Amino acid sequence: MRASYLPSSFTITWLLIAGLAGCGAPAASTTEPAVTSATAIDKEPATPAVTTPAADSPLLVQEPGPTPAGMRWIPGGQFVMGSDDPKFPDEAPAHEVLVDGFWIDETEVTNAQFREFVEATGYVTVAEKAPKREDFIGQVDDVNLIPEENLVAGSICFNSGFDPKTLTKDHPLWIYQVWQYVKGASWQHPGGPGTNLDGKDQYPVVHVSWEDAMAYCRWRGGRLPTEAEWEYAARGGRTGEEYPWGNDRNPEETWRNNIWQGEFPLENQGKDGYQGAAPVKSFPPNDYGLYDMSGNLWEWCYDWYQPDYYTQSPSRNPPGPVKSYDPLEPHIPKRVQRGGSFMCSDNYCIGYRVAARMKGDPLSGTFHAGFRLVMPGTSVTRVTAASR
Ligand SMILES: [Ca+2]
Ligand SMILES: [Ca+2]
Repeated sequence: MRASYLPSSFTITWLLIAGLAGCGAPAASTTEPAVTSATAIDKEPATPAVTTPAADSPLLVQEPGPTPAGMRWIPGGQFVMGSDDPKFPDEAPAHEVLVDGFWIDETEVTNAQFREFVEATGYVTVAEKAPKREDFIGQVDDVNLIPEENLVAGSICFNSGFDPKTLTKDHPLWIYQVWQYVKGASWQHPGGPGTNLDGKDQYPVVHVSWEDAMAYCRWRGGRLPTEAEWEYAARGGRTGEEYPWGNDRNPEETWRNNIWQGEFPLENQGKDGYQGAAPVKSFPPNDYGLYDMSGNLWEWCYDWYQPDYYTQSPSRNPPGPVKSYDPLEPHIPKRVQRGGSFMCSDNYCIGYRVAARMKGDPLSGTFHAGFRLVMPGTSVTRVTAASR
């Protein structure tokens, strides 16, 4: 499917219908696609605004206060976002964007950081709560197709027991054949019951939904990066390059990111030293001092996903579209994810390219997606209050 590449995505919806032991790819929707404005949007909690200054106001470049611990100041500037590579139509067109300065976490949020949040607030993640049948109204033709026994707390993991003989990669959603919904999987039990975080304080937190990530960000006084902020930061001041460090994926035979070597999903060679997630700061940072902007975990962004957003996005601080639309699953709202993960390989998603876009159901966490936080430079007072 590379020729007409649109990334698949991550949602628990189809996995719940198909059962807990993996599934076949769902049939493509035959319903006329509609721009999705689903229930999840209506009940979205208030989020910190993405500021859109007057077009003629000066760009925020100078750091307006002390650098918060564990973050980097990204001075405002202009960059070329997206690509014109015909293999990746949702990255087109490459276009100039202005971004005001912001602070961003050096690393993906770690288990230790997320634990601090949970201990301070008592927060319970989406994966730790049993999904309700009504959560899926509008996403599937008949919510009664979801077996009652599947409506239990859990999250999406790799299904290493998939049958390679039955993989049918000619379907755009074939990837659902190698995911599975695991009862009891959560950020504290990333592989399901019996697994824990012993020795994993510096690993990035996983199985966090978009809503969980935003709750954490609000607690720290920030928000998720917009897709523009994320890509601007990931490029590290470089122009038109494929990866945060240049155009050579593994210069001098060294791996600069944690991805998948070998044919996905059959052979995970681990040549970069990791078959799963790596502790943060295991690979070199980019020129802005940011780690794992390519690979390790997918990272949630603030924006709703629409494949053609770049054809109409504003040129300064684009906040993302007001509604979601994923043509592959038009009735499931999707938020953007960026950067690729340890599951990304040359023969599948190539999501570790700096312009690559992915999307996920905001209520679905997975074993290979996390996030990092942004504090807009225009909200210095909040930053001061959150510094500790
Ligand atoms: Ca790896
Ligand atoms: Ca990452």
